[in-house]
Amino acid sequence: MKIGITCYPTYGGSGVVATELGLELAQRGQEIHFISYAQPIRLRGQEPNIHYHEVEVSRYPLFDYPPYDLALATRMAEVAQLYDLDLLHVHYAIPHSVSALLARQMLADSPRGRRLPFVTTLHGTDITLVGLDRSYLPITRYSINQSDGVTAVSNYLRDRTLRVFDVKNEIEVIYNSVNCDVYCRPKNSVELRLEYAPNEERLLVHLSNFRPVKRLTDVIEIFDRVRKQVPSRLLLIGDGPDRSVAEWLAVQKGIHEDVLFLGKQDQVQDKLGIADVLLMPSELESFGLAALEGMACEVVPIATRTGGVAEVIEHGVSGYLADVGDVDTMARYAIDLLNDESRLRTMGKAARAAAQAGFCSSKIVPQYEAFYRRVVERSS
Ligand code: GMT
Repeated sequence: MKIGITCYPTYGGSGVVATELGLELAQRGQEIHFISYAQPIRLRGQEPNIHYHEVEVSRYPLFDYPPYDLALATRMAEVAQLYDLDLLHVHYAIPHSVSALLARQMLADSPRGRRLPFVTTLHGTDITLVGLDRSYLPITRYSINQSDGVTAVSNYLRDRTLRVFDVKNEIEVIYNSVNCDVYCRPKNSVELRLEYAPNEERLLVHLSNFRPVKRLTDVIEIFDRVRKQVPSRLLLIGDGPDRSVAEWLAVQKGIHEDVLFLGKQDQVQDKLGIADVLLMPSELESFGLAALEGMACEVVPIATRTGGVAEVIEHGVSGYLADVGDVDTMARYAIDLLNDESRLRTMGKAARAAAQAGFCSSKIVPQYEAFYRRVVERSS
């Protein structure tokens, strides 16, 4: 199949999911065309079966707000025509599904008019935050209803979309996935840990875009409590708006030397795979990709019971769940676990087994392929 994929290329879990999916599909022989304003960060640009088409947005003095969504629609239609795409798959509803809808209409109206179906995958904030903004809600609902196929990354997100948006279209749940061959504990993790834990401290890790929804200051609060009981250090992977407030809090608490800001990383598995525990105290996660990536690396997630997280983490088996804001309980879980090597290893193995059983890309990617085939058949 020839598939056009559009996502936010540089920021957030939806872009990571879209890029990894494209890479996996290409490896399985599909021809993948990424269409976006920048090359997705996890692409190197030399992968077989992968093409990248940049969207140029013209800037005129008249345009206070350059119309990216129109430029994207035009590029989608061009690429679909030139490369004879079978379908478009857009990740994150706003504005991508609206652009895909326009591209479909443009192609139907072209001299050799044909139908170009499109699939929309809902990721989370496109529904839970942005889509609820009154100025976006009607067009988001419309583009979801007009999609030839809609998927959501968890049952929670599907149910919430159906309820809040009153969507008529069916929504199929296809969970996010992780490549279990790439995301695993490195064989030499003991030596690799020495760079960050020279005195054999325990390692906690947090991975996100540091937006308020991630509650980065809760990560610092939890770590502060843990560090008082267990010699440990905290690795913070990512960057974003709440970084300075977290830095300030770590300084206030006198723990900043043990809080290591590693910035954005291309190969997160290298850092995840050396940690003991992953903290994800988010206000809301429709899925929680970071927790899954940690689980595949045998890192035990301690997270909040919110959104779709309980579909990924089984409390007490593959990780721990607590209420949003309950930093004391999350710290207690971490302290007990870090003091018990045998339980830590058992739960780490259980976390990886859960990732392998339910979320390996070798299981999930064929679900997308089957979904694409159904959409194309229905549309022809
Ligand atoms: O919250 C983010 O990190 C970004 C956001 C996105 O769409 O880029 O993430 C959402 O999609 C991820 C991939 O499907 C999910 O794992 C996250 O749970 C979801 N974030 C929220 O729901 C807040």
